[in-house]
Amino acid sequence: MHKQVGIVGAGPAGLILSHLLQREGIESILIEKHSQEHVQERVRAGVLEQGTVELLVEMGVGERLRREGLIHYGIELSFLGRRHRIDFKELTGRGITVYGQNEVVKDLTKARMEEGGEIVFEAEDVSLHDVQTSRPSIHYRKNGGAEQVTCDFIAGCDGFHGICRPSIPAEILTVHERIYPFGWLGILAEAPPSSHELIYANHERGFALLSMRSPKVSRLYLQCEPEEELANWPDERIWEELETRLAVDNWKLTRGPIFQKGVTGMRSFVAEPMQFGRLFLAGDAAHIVPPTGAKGLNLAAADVRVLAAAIAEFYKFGNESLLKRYSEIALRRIWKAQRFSWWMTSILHRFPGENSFDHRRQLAELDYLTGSRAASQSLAENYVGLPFDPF
Ligand code: RFL
Ligand code: PHB
Repeated sequence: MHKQVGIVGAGPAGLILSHLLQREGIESILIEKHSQEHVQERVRAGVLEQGTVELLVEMGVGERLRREGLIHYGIELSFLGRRHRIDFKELTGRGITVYGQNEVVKDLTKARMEEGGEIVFEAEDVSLHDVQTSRPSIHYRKNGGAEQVTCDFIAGCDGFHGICRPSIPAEILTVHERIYPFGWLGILAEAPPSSHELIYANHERGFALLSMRSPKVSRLYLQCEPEEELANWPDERIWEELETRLAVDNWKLTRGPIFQKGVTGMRSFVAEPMQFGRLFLAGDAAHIVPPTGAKGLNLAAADVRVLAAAIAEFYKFGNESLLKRYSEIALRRIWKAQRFSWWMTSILHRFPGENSFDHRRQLAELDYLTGSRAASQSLAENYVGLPFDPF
């Protein structure tokens, strides 16, 4: 089989790319290792930048997002027992939308299938071949049989643990990485959110975050050990710790049955360049941010926005100049999101081994941030999403 573009991974990056290509009349195939149910039930991101929402709406997959997404015009920062609101609307004129990544993936998959797009789920032993030639190919096994797709281009959208990045010779890639000495324990609970907006808390016992998925479902996180055992965290202990870290006067955390628990490690990672021959990496396959800045899914969308335009330019005009600049253009945004995500992480978490100077400096930074319009505005413009660079 031959397809113009072979996309490895049917997560947000791969699915958005296939839609954007379809709109340009370019045919693609998505090769996904997991089942449709697995991909759609994975609990991950919750915050969409306005630019990501606009992209999804323009693509025609924003109908349920518009109806069910919760639009927020600010967040709260909590420290020393007090909360301080950062007013995005007033500072930037923009907001963010809270809508689960799994819902985005469901909407994209459904729309892709309705349009007759091809998605191969449960593909085994996926491998790439001849990526340095003009006829690269993807090999995989499905129901025990060997399959092969030749393509003009391959998009590596297979996440951090995928096979596309490791298909690039190590000497071609420069890797930049920081692993944080803590993780996040995240829960989903059947409990109405106890705050209208997200609360990011710096507490002496560690970071906590209150988020949500709907008017009936809360999403909450606690800073924990990077390899924390969930067995150490019965529901009662989680609620008590959240209550302590998020506490302010006269406020009560609404509890409810916890129906999902997980621990996530925290890492900053960039592999560059994001291209090798006819293979282009996008999303978590090329970079990871710690979730404190809520940027991962948004960056994945921003990458494929550039990649789709570059591939379209190739087919329309036979011109490879945008494809050649893809990595450079994408990395400008990625590095700014890396900086922001690292900085949000650094001001909100307790670091093992930090001394009293480090802690007082961190609190001074939060005091400055919430007291200075210039500093608040810098946070706000990064959180709602920097404008897309022209290309
Ligand atoms: P994904 O979502 O990992 O999708 C990759 C897909 O590739 C498949 N795959 C393969 N397919 C074929 N062959 C192989 N060999 C394959 N190996 C893997 C996988 O099964 C999967 O379907 O990457 P993508 O598309 O780049 O999307 C990136 C986002 O998922 C990620 O950045 C976000 O979830 C990060 N993130 C957040 N991002 C935000 O923008 N806002 C947030 O609020 C936010 N919160 C979060 C987050 C991530 C979290 N975790 C669990 C890491 C909160 C958390 C807790
Ligand atoms: C979430 O709702 O899952 C979420 C929100 C904000 C973050 C990270 C995750 O910074």
